[in-house]
Amino acid sequence: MKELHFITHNIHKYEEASEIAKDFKIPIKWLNVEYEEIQENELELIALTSCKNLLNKKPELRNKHFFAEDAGLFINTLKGFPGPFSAYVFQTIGNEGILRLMENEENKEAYFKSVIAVYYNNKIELFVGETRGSILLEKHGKKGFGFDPIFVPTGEEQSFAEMSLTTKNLYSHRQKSLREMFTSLTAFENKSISGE
Ligand code: ITT
Repeated sequence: MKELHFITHNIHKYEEASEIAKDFKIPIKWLNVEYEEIQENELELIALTSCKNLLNKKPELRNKHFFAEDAGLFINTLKGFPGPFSAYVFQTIGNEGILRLMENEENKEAYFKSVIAVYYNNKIELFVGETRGSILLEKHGKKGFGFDPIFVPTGEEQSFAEMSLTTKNLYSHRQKSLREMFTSLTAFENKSISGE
């Protein structure tokens, strides 16, 4: 398969993806280029628009295979906040701010969602992954990034930030969307090779 580029500013996301790509023997490469990410209420629309903007602004990408990903943390009792606003909320109030908002809330349920928009074989496709869990009372762990220290997946004891990258890759929203995409691309490649 031709190289698949992951366009992101976030090296942690790239590291997570590159470990999973190895399972599929798909060569992936980090492309840290500037692009416009719109503010919208749906991750699907944000990821799709990022991919389209990239194709418009950087026509050379039309000859490559690439994907962008948008992710967010959705807290049930806060009606899905910060959701699509996760990057801004993380930069402003951060984990401490979320912990304060949740201080007196009994219902700690939350989920992470990842949406990939991939440009492959001259078309854009979306892949979605979600992981349910809950928000901790305080930060735990130093690994990972973003909201990892305050999120524990359902049925587990460790926060994402206490897990190794390999363990986070067993549970995360991102590994689900990535595996779906890699499975689909592999199936397409195999079909092309067998001439179907
Ligand atoms: P891109 O360049 O790929 O957009 P980003 O870091 O801005 O990188 P997103 O917009 O997809 O990523 O993510 C929004 C925020 O959600 C991000 O800044 C993190 O704070 C948080 N987030 C996303 N995925 C996460 C994960 O796996 N663990 C912890 N926090 C995460």
